[in-house]
Amino acid sequence: MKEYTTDNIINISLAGHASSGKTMLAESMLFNAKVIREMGNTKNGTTVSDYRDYEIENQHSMSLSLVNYEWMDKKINLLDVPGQTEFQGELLSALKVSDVLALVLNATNDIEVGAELAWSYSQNQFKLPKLIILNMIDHDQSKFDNLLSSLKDRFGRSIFPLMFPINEGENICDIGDVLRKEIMSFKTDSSGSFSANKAEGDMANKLDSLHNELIELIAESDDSLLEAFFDKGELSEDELRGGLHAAISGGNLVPVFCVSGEKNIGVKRLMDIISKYSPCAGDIQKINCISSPSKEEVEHGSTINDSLCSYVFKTISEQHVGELSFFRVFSGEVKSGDDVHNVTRNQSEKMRQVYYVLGNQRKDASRLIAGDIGAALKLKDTHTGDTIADQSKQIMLTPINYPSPCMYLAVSPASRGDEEKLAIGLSIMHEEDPTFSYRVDPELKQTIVSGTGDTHLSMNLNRIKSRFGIDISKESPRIPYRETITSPSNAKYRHKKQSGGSGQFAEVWLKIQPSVRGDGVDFSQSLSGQNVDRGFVPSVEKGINIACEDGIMAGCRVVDLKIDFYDGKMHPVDSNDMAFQLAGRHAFLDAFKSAKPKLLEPIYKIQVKIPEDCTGDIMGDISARRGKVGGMDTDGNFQIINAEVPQVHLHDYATALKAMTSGRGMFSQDFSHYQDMPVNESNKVVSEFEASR
Ligand SMILES: Nc1nc2c(ncn2[C@@H]2O[C@H](COP(=O)(O)OP(=O)(O)OP(=O)(O)O)[C@@H](O)[C@H]2O)c(=O)[nH]1
Ligand SMILES: [Mg+2]
Repeated sequence: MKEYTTDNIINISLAGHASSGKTMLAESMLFNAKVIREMGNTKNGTTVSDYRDYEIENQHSMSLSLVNYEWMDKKINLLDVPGQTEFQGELLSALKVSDVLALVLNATNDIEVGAELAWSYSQNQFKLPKLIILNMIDHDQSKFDNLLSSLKDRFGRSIFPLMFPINEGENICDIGDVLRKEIMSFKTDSSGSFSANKAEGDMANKLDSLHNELIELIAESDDSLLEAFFDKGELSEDELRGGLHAAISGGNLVPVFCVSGEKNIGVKRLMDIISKYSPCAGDIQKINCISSPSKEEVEHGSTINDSLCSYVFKTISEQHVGELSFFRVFSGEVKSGDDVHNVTRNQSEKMRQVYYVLGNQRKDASRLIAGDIGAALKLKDTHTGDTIADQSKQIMLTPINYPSPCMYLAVSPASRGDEEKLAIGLSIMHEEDPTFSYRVDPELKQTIVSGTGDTHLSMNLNRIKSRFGIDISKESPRIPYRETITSPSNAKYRHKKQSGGSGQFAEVWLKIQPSVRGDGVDFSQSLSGQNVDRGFVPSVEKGINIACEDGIMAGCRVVDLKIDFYDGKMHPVDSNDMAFQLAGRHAFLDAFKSAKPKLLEPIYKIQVKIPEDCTGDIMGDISARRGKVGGMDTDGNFQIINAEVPQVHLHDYATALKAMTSGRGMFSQDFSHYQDMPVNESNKVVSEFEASR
């Protein structure tokens, strides 16, 4: 591939809801650009970007893929992003290194949650310009006009069609071209070819009026264009070029296109317009960085002549090959063989070989320059989110803030001896995908993996299974219930042992009382007189602490009470640390049992975003989970429900929500507080604990 200057490189995220046709659109673009000789299909697993076995099996993208093509003297790096909301970590990674979001929507549906998500991240977090592509206009249910008006209602008047289908549906071949005021007639043989003709009658009027509206929209940010338009009564495509580019880059215009990715209709004209007018890498004037280690915000130049600053947005670990780090060069250049610096980890690195990437293929590149995206193999200690820069410049790009997990599973190797393989596997998967995490929980005594949904977790665990040839057992994580008391109580306990050897003696008198939620265990002593040597106070406290850690009713941590050790007895010879620990522990157990103990359960705040038609089902389900709805809001076509739900009923919520909304909903969860458990529920937990002993 020839080398392109920064001005001629465009990095695009193809993102949107699942099954909107992003992968097929990428495939038709690669076909049109002659990168591939035949178009593959996601149905039979033959596309360039869905190459991983788990993607082929699921017929969905599950990890972002990088492909590239050349069109009209531009190099386009396409990031094909999975649309299932569980994979939103991949979306964030892609947006971080893109110049523009191409939001793909299925024209047979309304705006779906995956499209909302991509829009809001690109708008709020990354401030990216956008293009919108309405796909599947060959489908008999395609409703371009309805979806266009939903988009205008939702995102405002900057949404404007540059193309519209004329004979929408199965026989689609004609598309209106608003820029040229022509009708494009596409061949139906998937070749992507088309001829352009002048429009007549009503269609000519429609094109004229849309064209004029478009010019006014573009000229809002360019007075000279508006004047030229009023002088001549029209503007040629070339005259519009600068204005179009500026309007899209500034967000004043979000052009809407229509295509059938699968039938390769409309795609070539879309590619032309992208190459001619899309925001590109050269538009970035300055990069916002943080200087290391002072953490001050600094600006850095973005040209090839500035020093190297690049960002690793993805890591893929390939068996027998090693780790492949994907990065975007934001400034400067990196050549194969360069010694560089990982600023995030303050480590030197060597870029042995840099590559261009096309799905699962790599091509040697002698260098990658500012604006380009590529990959390097086997970096020593570089991870997703790291900045690689010139040694002399200690600058970092802000790492991505990935979403919190919403699904947890406890995992263990099915066979003894596989613990280490599982641990290595978990760490590799986390390295590849920062939204997949794991921790060994000492309280629950389980290894807990977390992620953004059941498909996400299963995909990562299945990959560990096949890579290491191990079986993994999965179960629901234990719930960290808490035990506490509801009334004051006291106890006196004498520990005495005199059989054989030296004796043991200690007597502890204590009072306990409930305290405020969140206070933990507050131990104090109010001893008076000389009944007990003060040196035994820590022994009593230790005995009580052990009892609190182990739990009394159901093996759960004891919280929110005050303990006062106020008196006791000792023996001049037989009293010692251990005797007072045991006496303290037993006195506490006795006092606790008579203080009307109860269980507390963790409550999570959840926020659920769903299409309106699912509201009834979701509300019913939240009550069935003992949840309490705290408020509802409308956001476009979506309902936002805020609720509090016990953690025990959230374990499968991601899966249930997916089933109830056919994948059109999403939710987030955050720990809120501990709350009294209903007696019947707490009795269940206590009996399960007793049965397990
Ligand atoms: N009729 C029609 N079907 C299409 C078109 N594009 C894609 N499809 C079909 O829609 C399904 C989903 O297409 P994909 O390209 O895998 O969708 P995606 O957006 O990449 O989906 P995710 O990877 O899950 O985000 C496949 O069965 C395609 O054959 C199109 O233009 N017209
Ligand atoms: Mg896909």
